[in-house]
Amino acid sequence: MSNDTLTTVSILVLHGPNLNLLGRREPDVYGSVTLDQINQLLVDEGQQLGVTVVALQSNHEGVLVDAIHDALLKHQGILINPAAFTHTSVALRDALAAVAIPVVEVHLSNVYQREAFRHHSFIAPIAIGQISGFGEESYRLGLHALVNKIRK
Ligand code: CA2
Repeated sequence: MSNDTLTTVSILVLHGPNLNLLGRREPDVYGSVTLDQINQLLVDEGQQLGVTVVALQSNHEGVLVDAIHDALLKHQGILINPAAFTHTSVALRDALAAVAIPVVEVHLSNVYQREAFRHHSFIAPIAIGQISGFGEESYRLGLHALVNKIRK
């Protein structure tokens, strides 16, 4: 293993339920960009920043909880769009709090311009911060904020 491998920051990007449909359904709400395109954007941006980006999408809460547990000792930051689990999941919040890896929460849409049930996040209180409403740019901004925080 080279010294580079030992020191490169690695970021885990987690996408929650239904985000696999991006670009194929409801483009008026979520835009026309696909999840693959967002992941490629983040890998490219990661290269510019000198970090590794590993992405996972799941429609299953337990799969995301397992991925958060597995992040220990592998990833130094988690960028997460928990999607609907934002508003429901104590399990995701507890997992993120337990591993104590820096987290940034992102949303494509401005959740505060939408239904009241989207205004509450179980994740936000244990995250460094939340970025909402900038489409795929939310992810790019979130990656920058997370990497800057880790490097401080
Ligand atoms: O704006 C966001 O990024 C959300 O996390 C998206 C979630 C929603 O439940 C949150 O309140 C805000 C929904 C993701 C569903 O993604 C779809 C993509 C294309 C078509 C249908 C759903």
